[in-house]
Amino acid sequence: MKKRIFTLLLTTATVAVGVGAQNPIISDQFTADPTARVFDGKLYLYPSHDIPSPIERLKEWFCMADYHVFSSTNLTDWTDHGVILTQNNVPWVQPDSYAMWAPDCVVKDGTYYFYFPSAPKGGRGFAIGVATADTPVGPFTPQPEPIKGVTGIDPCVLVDKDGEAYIYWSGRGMSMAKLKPNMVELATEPKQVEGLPAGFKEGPYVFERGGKYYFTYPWVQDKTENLAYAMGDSPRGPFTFQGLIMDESPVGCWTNHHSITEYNGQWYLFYHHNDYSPRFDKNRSARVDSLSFNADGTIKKVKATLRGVGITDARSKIQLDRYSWLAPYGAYIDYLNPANTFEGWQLTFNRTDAGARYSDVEFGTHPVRLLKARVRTDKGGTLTVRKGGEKGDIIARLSVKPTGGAWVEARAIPLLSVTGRQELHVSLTEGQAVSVDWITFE
Ligand code: FUB
Repeated sequence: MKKRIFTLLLTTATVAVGVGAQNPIISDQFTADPTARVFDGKLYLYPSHDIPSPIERLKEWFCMADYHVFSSTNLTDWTDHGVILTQNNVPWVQPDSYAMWAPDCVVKDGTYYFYFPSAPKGGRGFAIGVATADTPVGPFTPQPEPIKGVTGIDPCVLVDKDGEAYIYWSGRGMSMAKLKPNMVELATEPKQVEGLPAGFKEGPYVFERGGKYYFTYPWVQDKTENLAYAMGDSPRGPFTFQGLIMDESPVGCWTNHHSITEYNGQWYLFYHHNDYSPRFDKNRSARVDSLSFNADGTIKKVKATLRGVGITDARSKIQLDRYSWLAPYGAYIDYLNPANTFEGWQLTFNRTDAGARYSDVEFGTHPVRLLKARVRTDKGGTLTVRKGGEKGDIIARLSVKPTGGAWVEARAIPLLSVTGRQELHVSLTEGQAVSVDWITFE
């Protein structure tokens, strides 16, 4: 009975998070290793949950005590369904190990199987366990023991079109095995995935598209992890190396870890970066960008963006610092409050004609009548907001008097009747430096 009450407490909180359609997609906590899965028309995100370590031993390392699950139907608004599993409610996990690393979740015959690595009690290294549920958000009941025969991290499970399931994981190379129909035991001996170029690899993610099987993974080809892939005709391989999905990040985060999912006819790459933790890359945040294929099935390289993929409502706070394009001079972003990065960013224009573009803003069918912006400026300046690029029609001119360094809400009446989906272009057209927290329309 006690255990039952505990499980319910773990699963009742659902909170709206990450409203805004930009990267990172979850804006109130760290979320790494994002596995995205589509169940019954809804997209679910199963990340690891990085935290600043409460114990000395892990101050400079990964530290994860539990898992949350998030969902979205539009990739703009995300709901946090709360904690679905903790290191304290899995019988085989060492409770103070803080090693609930990258998970996966799949459905088979109406049961949801959540696969997760962790540190076993009294053991060494990592084992991989399974927790089951009747819904994608739990409550999840952990199996009493981890999967026998599997030592490692980063599980990924593929349920193939014929109902057979395969598990892939990393640790001493990349391994795979077939799962028994019960999904919690191996049906075959683990075997190494061969034919991939040398260099450190982890985080395998395998999916099928058009009869081709994609074995994708983070790979240290040079200094930090890029995302690479190989293709084959069977979930058992062999896989032939094809190239990169995403280059290593030029700054910041040593790891990358991803999943690739089709949702409503579009493919997406979910991955992570240390957006909210610039000085410590073990506190990461999930991102998403669109992914597409060439005619021969190979993957077009994805460029990491801040803009992300969702549609932004013109009547919400439009965070220009998550731009789709930024002038290479005279404009830069910065944290609003470096002491609490979760407060987000500001965009500063400090040279006349420096601009930024922000795509996919939905104005709807009723024209807006007011532009508002949270801004600050020492000496004053004018921002010009256009639709459709730097030569596009002017929506509004926002003149801001010196604010003495304080944030103020400035207003302007639109000169145009704007409806529908628009790309905005905002630039400093007169005056001195102006910083923008957000703009919105009413
Ligand atoms: O999140 C901990 C580890 O970092 C994962 O298991 C790896 O894939 C890397 O992202």
